[in-house]
Amino acid sequence: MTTIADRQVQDSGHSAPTTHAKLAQWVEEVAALTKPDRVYWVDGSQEENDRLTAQLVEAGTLIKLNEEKFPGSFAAFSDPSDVARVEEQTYICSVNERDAGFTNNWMEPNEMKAKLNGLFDGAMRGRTMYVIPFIMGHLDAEDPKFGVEITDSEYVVASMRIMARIGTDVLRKLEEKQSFFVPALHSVGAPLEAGQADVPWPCNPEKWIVHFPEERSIVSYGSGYGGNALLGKKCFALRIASVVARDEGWLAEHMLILKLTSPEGKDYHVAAAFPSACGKTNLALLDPTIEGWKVETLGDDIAWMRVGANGELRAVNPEAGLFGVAPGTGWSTNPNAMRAIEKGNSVFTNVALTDDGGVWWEGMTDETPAHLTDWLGNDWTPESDRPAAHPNSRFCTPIAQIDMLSDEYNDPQGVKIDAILFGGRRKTTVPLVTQARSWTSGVFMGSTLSSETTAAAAGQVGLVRRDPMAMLPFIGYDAGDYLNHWDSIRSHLAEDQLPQIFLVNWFRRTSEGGFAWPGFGENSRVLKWAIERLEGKADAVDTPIGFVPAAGSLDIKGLDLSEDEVAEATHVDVDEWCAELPGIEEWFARFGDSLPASLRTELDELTARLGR
Ligand code: GTP
Ligand code: SPV
Ligand code: MN
Repeated sequence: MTTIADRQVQDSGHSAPTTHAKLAQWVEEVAALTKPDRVYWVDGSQEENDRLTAQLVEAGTLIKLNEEKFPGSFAAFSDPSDVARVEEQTYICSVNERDAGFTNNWMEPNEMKAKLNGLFDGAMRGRTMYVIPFIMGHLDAEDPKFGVEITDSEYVVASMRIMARIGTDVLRKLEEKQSFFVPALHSVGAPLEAGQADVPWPCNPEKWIVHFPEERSIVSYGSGYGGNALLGKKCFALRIASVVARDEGWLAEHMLILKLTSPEGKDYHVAAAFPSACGKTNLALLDPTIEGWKVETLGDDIAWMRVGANGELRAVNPEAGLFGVAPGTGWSTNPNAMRAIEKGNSVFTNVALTDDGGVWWEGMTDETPAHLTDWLGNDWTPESDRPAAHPNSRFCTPIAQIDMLSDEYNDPQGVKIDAILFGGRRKTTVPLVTQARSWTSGVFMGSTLSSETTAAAAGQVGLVRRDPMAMLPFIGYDAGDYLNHWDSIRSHLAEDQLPQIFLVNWFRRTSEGGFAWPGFGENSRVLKWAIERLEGKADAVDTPIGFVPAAGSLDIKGLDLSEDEVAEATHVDVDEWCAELPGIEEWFARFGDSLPASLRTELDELTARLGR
């Protein structure tokens, strides 16, 4: 058996320290193609992490933060062009174009492979090739889902160590049954010629984020940024996993998971899908403002949900860390995230630096520091006309550091989901909360979910786009088949176990332009209403779009809002909804034949209820 010591540095391609034949072969092939100076097998240890981060500090990629304020933590600054997911360059290369659907870019797999082979030829010259065995979900899950990421970025290794379960334990488990693993190949696409100095954030102007759904493999080139480079997250746990889930009868979703305990001590679990930078991490770490209600966290970005033995929907969070939007995360809006961050062991990307070696971003504290170094490395003062932190700057923090983490996070069986929320960022039209009439009408709500675009993806911010189940950039197959899969899950769920579905919108504006609802911790009031709907306690008004809170049914005790203001946040404006219909028609037309007939019927019925 190979010891950890033998595996520190090896010649490329030789003596892979694994008994997993397919893995050894793949590593050898990749090394032969990419021609790194060294191949290194990541064990996931603290000692290894200390060594790699020290190397990154030396290289100027990481800045070590003030040990007292942020122990074991670092700041990274990306190339200014490499700050978000690149949806234009993200491909689903299914064998048939039809199976990628209209929401994905597609290229014929062999053509794509030829292109990628050209790009990867010698791509790791002058660098170390790291082999990271990882697992999404629990090591002792019934059907564990393994992956191996090969990367030439130490930043990726350090971040993957926070975001997923990685290293020797995973490798040993993978070897036990010679299990299948998702091969996930990543390069920043910046080889170094002999004597060439490296830059702090190597990347390539040409970027490709590619998925081969039938093979269940991933290839990513040119970017070091989160969702493009930490391949366990969006690439595996959503795009590839959604295909596996379709085939195996479960759901891989862009959802937070939280546990809610009522004053009577009854437990409920809620999963919620909001598009990127639309409030999942904040809701997952919610600090309730209403008495007697308790919230615990299970996940903040991804939920894998399967049908349990009693016909219930059960969810697990396959991740091990938070990769959260920094701006807007602060002591007043999200103290639980702040406490987790303060424990250290974190990597911050594209935030601002304080003069005492700490980090700062817009919304972190009520008071703005008098002087900062902004994410581009320039001096910054409150008079500056640019934000100090990039709008998509992120904190990467172990989930175990959340004080309110539920014990159930560690249960491979997951939790039973009682309610599902779909939400987006809409200034108008969409009320604070609406309960769907049925599962299918909830699937309709999810399928027509709309939101203003954010800084989480490259491109213009603030445009309203349809984002089905908040999965638009992450569905790994035909979007109509995906909606059909959602609708069909209903037949596997028991009538008395069926989760209720709600549409929410924390971002509606008043006629004066401000937020109609205070949001953040106050969202506990909306959760309470939803749970009381399940319990048959809260009153609702039957509207054309679904059930909304009846006057007085939403608990606003102690809230600085009048009943009139609550009515403004919750009301259904028939004219606004009629104006919404042509957009939904257009959206559904894009699905062509693959739109489920049940959703067509839902739209026709909605149209009729609106009197059109
Ligand atoms: P991803 O990690 O990109 O998937 O994002 P996310 O869905 O986890 O979003 P997150 O919770 O990080 O919130 C994104 C932004 O929305 C932050 O700037 C928050 O401050 C803001 N936000 C979150 N919840 C609320 C809310 O209830 N009301 C308002 N007005 N803003 C919110
Ligand atoms: C998102 O964009 O939805 C994120 C961040 O959660 S990333 O990992 O970059 O996808
Ligand atoms: Mn996300």
